[in-house]
Amino acid sequence: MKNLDSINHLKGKSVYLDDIPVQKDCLYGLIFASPIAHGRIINFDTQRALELPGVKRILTYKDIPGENQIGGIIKDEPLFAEIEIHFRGQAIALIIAVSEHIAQKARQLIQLETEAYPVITDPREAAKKGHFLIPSRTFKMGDTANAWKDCTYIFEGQAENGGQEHLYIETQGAYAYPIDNNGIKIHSSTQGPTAVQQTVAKILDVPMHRIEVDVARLGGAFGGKEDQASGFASMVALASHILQKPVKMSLHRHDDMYMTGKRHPYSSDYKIGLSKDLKILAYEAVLYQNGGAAADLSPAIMERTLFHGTNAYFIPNTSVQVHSCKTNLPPNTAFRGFGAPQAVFLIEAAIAHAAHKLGIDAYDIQKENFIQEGQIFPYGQKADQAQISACNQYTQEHFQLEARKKQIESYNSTHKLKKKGLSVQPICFGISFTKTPMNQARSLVHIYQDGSVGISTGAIEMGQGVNTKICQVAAQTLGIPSALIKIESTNTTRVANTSPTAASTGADLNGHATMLACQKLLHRLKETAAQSLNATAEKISIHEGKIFLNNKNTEIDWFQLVETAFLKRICLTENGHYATPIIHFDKTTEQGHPFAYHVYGIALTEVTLDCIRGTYIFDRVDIIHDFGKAMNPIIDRGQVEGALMQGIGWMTMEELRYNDEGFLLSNSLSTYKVPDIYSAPKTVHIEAIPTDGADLGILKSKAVGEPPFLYGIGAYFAIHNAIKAYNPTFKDSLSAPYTHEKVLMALYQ
Ligand code: LUZ
Ligand code: MOS
Repeated sequence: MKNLDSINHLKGKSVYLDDIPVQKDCLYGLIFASPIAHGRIINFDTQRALELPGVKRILTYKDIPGENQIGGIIKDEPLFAEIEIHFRGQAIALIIAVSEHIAQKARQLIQLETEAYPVITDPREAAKKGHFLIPSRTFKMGDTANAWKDCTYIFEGQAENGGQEHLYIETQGAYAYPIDNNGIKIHSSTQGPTAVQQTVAKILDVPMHRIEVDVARLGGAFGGKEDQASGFASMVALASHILQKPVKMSLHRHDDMYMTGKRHPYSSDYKIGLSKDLKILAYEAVLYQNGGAAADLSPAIMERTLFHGTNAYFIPNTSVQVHSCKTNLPPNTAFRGFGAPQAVFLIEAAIAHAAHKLGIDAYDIQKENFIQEGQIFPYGQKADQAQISACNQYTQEHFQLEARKKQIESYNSTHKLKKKGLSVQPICFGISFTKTPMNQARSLVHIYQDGSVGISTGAIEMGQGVNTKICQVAAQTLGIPSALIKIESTNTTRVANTSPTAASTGADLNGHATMLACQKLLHRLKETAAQSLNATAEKISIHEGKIFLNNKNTEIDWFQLVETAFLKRICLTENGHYATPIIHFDKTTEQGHPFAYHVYGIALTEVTLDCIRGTYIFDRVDIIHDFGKAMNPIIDRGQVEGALMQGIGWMTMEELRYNDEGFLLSNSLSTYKVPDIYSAPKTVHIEAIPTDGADLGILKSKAVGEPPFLYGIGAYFAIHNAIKAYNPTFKDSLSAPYTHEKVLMALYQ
């Protein structure tokens, strides 16, 4: 089935926040944010700005009727700074004017006097001073301290990864207006409408039922709108509440870039020990997460880093510790992969280091250590359907790894100024919110009298095709053409208490809830048909809108059946509730079964380096991926391709730079480069591993949003291998991204 949105996207007809026609007298919000990263407000003078014709109000923390607090997990983040400032871009006030243009003029007239405090941007420096957002956590298995003596080889080092700008095409924003009975309706560009509803209710000190949040779709999110949309929506809602007017704010790109948090940079130490036959016997890692100035989702991201500390490997003795460090950067947040990519980069860096020193291929180590069926992850969950070995076998047999290696060796021996590198990047990603209670969803299904169907769930469509998948589930369960089904906007009044659409779980959770609701409706309709046909319900089936008795077509069709059921006063509305079974986790022991299942795969990345310039081109990426039984192969392939490119961008060219004062230097698209068609691999070849499918995935498929992001990590190590071919004794700084400048320096180290 084609993506439901594709035609309207192509025509430019799909409605995003900024396309919603505003009511008359709509006012516009603009944030006045701190120009310094750490300090204290001495004087805040808005008088001249307020005198500007068209400026209606300038709101600060003093105007908040409820709690000045937007922290989701930890209550450590004010909506508006009160006295202290903790990062550059922290909101101090919201200017409300009759146009955005006037608000911008007013922003220049506001006078702020501050006292600056010392700024910390480095997580290790924060750690030294004891500045942590939350207590550190460690996942352990076996006994590393005792294992080192059994190791033939031990390597230690440090690795760094940078952050990443989400660069959703649609920036953060919201539009709010008063509705009947003291209510407020908010259109928000959010992955978490319930989080917005809750946050606004607290800010305004009103019950949640007064706040209605509605989302048609997002122009991308990637995690950036899991938590951080709530603050922007809260400001707009506050203004609308106080002025009793419609108020809208849609951030300009530069404001969005410097005000919002990003993927977490990590600085990490590792120690890896191997036996003579290259089994990894012990692995110790300490990761310093650069959390920024408030916790945001960092505690959950820290947790996912811990879960993915050993990637797709079984290591009998492991100890992985994460420190969540408080710095003066905007609070870093969810981003596709949610802490797992940092962990996977680190263990691959440790393996690359060992391989380099031993004069072997990283793959020689990787292949000896893949987790096998029944072995356990450090958090106690058994590897079940551990497809990594099957992927490995596929890589050897179908991608002809050994032959490819030989070709590259031969190329490198005959080319002086060009070198090729090949990397093998295994992945393993656990599916489920690591916080078990979040793994629930609801779906509200109406069958209208004319036989058409309307479905509301908690899922947010952000380009990933979740609405299409939900539509497929309903069409298949009810036995009707998908054209009869409409997926409604996501709305907190129709579906309450939703988890954000995140953790790659959107289709699984909301698809299952929809299936349950449709099954209940189907049962009732079959009983109705059975009565009409003097048969029993088990003998009835529905396909393509036709009613079958004992697999034979009857003269009743879907439309007649629905009409009959309505006249018989059968309820044609159902609510489905789904909670992922099996999963549990005990934080006191750090043991349990947190994931419904894991997604595995391997990417083979080949790069050609220009050894004069330090530039490189990715020749090809071959991926063998575990889709389960894909329910929509085209959408899933799009997710793998997009995630791969986003991962390659993170590892190669996307370089976030803050200066020592906490200023974002890479604050626009002229200084922050994301991959374009020229940086895409010339060939991307994606294969699906044959499988019976996942029992806990919707229609036996597997979640696909985040796992393939990890394939991009292979780009770093392909470059590493190509540099090695030119300069065999270079010492890799193990510092991503591998920009062309860094490559050039490494070539001539
Ligand atoms: N969000 C969250 C996530 O709250 N919990 C998670 O485990 C998660 N994982 C990936 C992406 N977002
Ligand atoms: Mo996400 S990083 O699944 O919002």
